[in-house]
Amino acid sequence: MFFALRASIFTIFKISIPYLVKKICLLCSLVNIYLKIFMKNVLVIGSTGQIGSELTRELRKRYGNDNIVAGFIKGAEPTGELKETGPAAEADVTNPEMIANVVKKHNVDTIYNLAALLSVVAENKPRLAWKIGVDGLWNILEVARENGCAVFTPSSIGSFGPSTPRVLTPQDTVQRPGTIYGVSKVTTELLSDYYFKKYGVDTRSVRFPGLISYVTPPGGGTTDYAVDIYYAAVRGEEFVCPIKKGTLMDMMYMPDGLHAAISLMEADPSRLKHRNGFNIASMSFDPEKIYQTIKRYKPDFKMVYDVDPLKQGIADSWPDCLDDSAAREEWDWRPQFDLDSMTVDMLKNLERKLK
Ligand code: AKB
Repeated sequence: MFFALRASIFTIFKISIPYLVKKICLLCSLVNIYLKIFMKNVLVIGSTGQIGSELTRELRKRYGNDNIVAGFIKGAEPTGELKETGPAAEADVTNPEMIANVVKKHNVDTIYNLAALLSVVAENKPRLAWKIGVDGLWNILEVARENGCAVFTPSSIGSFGPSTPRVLTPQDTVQRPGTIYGVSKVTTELLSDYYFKKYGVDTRSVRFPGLISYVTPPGGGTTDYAVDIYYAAVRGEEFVCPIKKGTLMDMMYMPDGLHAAISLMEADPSRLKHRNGFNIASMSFDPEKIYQTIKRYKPDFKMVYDVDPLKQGIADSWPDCLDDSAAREEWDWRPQFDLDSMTVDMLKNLERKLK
């Protein structure tokens, strides 16, 4: 019956098996060409850092392992899953030839530039902060201009200063930060806008709040206390908080941060009135509020204060909470996590990790 049916199909449509095989092969190679042209080839610079390690994994899930190059510097090479699941290449932002070679070799069309020092470290090494954050970005933008790449470079709530409106900080407002971190973040926003306007380089960025994650710990930020507190709670240790009670800062759970970066890069450019430095927000709290939230799940948890003057000075110069309506309007930004749902997820995952 089957053979009779197959025979009649082949006779009616006058096709033979070799003809069919040839057509299928042609279709496969067209699909292959399509994937090569339209699939993203991404370079993540700083892939082993706090954001990079998780962003690389997320991008690989989305666009395929082979299409995402984990860029690293000597001494911070990828290990484990990051190393095993896809290509990696040394990509030092202070070396433009090296970046250009990686971009050409892997046919890169999008660069996530995550190379930067966090606020507290930057304050201790201002020259290095500028060299990586600003000179490094300049090198990347030049490579992007020559090779037609889109570039994502995170900015931060640190790009605002004491003269910025503190509550519901508008998208477009005063940016006169007093830290080298802030000065370099404002410069990266402006330089990225400049490359877009002058050369048409597709630059985009968000102003990240303090990012909270159980995967890779941050190093040297003002908002790090909001990650460290969870580690102390799960280890059953007393937490010594370096930030004063009542100090409000915007924070965000890492999955929302990753989603923000990827969806901004995928957004329809015709809808974007802004480009670099979108305010994004999901929660704002002070040390007491996060402590009380954790205490609901860990009733014996204790916190004391020993305020660090450098961190406190930086925190006092940053806004309490940002207005993210431009991001909501221009690329449909919506966070998924609030303080409570983040706390449940952080505690669950850290308990598993630290067991
Ligand atoms: C820092 O604290 O330096 C960063 C940031 C908010 O930009 N987490």
